[in-house]
Amino acid sequence: MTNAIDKFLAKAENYDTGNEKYRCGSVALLGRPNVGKSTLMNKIIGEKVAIVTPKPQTTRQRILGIHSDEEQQIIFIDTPGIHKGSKQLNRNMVKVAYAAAEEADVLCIMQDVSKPMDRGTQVLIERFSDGRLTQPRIHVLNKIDQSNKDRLLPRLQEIQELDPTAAAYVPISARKGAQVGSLLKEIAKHLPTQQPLYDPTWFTDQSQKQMAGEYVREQVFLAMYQEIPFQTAVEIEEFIEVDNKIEISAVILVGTERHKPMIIGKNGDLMKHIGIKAREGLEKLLGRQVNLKLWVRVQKDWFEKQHILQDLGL
Ligand SMILES: Nc1nc2c(ncn2[C@@H]2O[C@H](COP(=O)(O)OP(=O)(O)O)[C@@H](O)[C@H]2O)c(=O)[nH]1
Ligand SMILES: [Mg+2]
Repeated sequence: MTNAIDKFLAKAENYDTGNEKYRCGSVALLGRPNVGKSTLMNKIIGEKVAIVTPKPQTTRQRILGIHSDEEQQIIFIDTPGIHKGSKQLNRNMVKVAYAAAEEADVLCIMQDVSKPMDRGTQVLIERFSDGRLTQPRIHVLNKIDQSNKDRLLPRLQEIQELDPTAAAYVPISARKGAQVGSLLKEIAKHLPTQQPLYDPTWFTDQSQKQMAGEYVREQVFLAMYQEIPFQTAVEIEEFIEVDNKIEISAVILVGTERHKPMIIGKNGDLMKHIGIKAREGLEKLLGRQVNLKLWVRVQKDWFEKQHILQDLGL
């Protein structure tokens, strides 16, 4: 089994980071939920740094994905999508996105061009181009695999009219990897010349324990219907290495008693499925055998309670 960590170490040995022209900086990935921000980051990094599901609000925290090569280190800041929401969790998520934009060297503002431009996207573009933030803006038009020339050209015009002083407008398909190289080149142009800020041998700022929690949450999101996934969180209670095996014990938090049996499923089938899928992903990531134990706990309305959100790092 090739281990993500070894693969990165092998690649990074060849980097000459003493190069005076070396560029390094950060890029905030901004946009509405579900436009493909996490997919793009994973595609560039080549690992599942951030979990991806067809459901909005999958990404809850700011997640760094670090791309290093011979010429540059690009630090991607993946953010929760920018959306309205009344719950405390949602408000926290939107704050995280704006904070990421403030700290970044470059802003990538992403939209889904397989669907018509919506009001939320317009507002978002206006907000980031109103002069409060002065970093270069790159508009990323994603999902061109589900669009065509006749729709893409007027869309490009529409965005240029909304934000005529942006640095670039780049159509891509994050899923297929189309035009992602051009986007990287465009980003690199705007990064300061400096030595890498992060060890080029690693690709995220998340700990393996945090990633384990996210991999479990991804499977919960994929397995559940409707609003239930948004009312679940995952806490890792144990993450230890024994004889080259990793023992993980994870608790799935639900906000109400009635969601508990829904996650467990008939005869525990759904939990079993979630556990198997999450374990497979983690074994691939960690390159080791994983023993994953899952529990469900009811924590009433956890997503409304700031102290619980804090404990969960949200
Ligand atoms: N067809 C298509 N789907 C995509 C593309 N990029 C992302 N998606 C899908 O869009 C959904 C949301 O992606 P995700 O990366 O989680 O979006 P985020 O909320 O912006 O991080 C997932 O089902 C992805 O597989 C793309 O380039 N083409
Ligand atoms: Mg995401």
